[in-house]
Amino acid sequence: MNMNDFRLDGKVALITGASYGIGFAIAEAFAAAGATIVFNDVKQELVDKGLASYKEKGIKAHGYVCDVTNEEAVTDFIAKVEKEVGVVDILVNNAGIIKRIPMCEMTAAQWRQVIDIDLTGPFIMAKACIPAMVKKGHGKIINICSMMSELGRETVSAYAAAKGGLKMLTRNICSEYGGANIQCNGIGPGYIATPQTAPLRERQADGSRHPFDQFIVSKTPAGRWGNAEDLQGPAVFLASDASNFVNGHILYVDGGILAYIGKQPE
Ligand code: NAP
Ligand code: GCO
Repeated sequence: MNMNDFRLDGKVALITGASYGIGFAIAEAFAAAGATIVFNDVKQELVDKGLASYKEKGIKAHGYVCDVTNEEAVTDFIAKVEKEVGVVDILVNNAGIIKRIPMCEMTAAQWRQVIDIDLTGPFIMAKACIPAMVKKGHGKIINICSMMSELGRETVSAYAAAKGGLKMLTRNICSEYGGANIQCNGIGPGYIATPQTAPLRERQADGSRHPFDQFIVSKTPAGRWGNAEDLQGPAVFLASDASNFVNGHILYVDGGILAYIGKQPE
């Protein structure tokens, strides 16, 4: 066992939607492991914000404006990256949104938007990156799945369907391209304190904690929300040579939520 297998030196890592949040934390860890960081966001001001944040951390990242749902834009984006930075060795499909709306109140347009970004986007990004990975003889794809790849809950029907589909897309890329030495795995974060979950942690008018906040803490054996930093080690592992025989796997980083039926009555 060579500990250098956990290093990412000489690798180009593309993390989608990584101006902040989970994507940013993963990119930070990849940079510390030696990778060159490429990221995208849908708005220039967010890319600029991200570049400034990376610079503050001493990371010279390459930022691009690109909507992961736009196949033509993604094709141009990847061609630019390959020309300006290099072939993408590691793709992290992180960009994602959620809409918390009771299913029968959700419009088909709202449903389609979530599916488009959270499931079709990773398909488009992977499709754009795989040919060069095959040519190079290796590649790593990490899809950011969710507890909702396994569980449902009220108001997140589109998100759960997308993340469940992303689990199966992960397994299918493994099946179709494992022979080309491409490892495609997923990370299933538990409940992580980021802007996406801020509404679930808002203090109530009386200063008490949000009921959902209390619920998640009681449902998590670790007794806390996760931080984006909790995902860094697992992400580096799945991006590195240390995981070359791990394929089609969803690694849940959830503080034990999925294993736990919930606190028994006193
Ligand atoms: P976040 O804070 O909302 O960040 C999401 C990022 O994706 C933002 O930078 C966003 O940019 C970008 N994005 C959205 N739509 C995009 C598009 N069409 N093209 C390119 N970029 C786009 O979310 P997060 O909490 O860091 O979550 C990141 C990923 O982890 C998501 O896939 C999420 O589903 C997943 N996840 C999160 C949790 C959690 O508890 N936080 C748990 C499990 C899984 P804009 O700001 O411009 O929208
Ligand atoms: C929600 C949350 C979750 C988390 C995450 C859990 O509303 O239930 O946003 O969906 O984002 O996906 O793994």
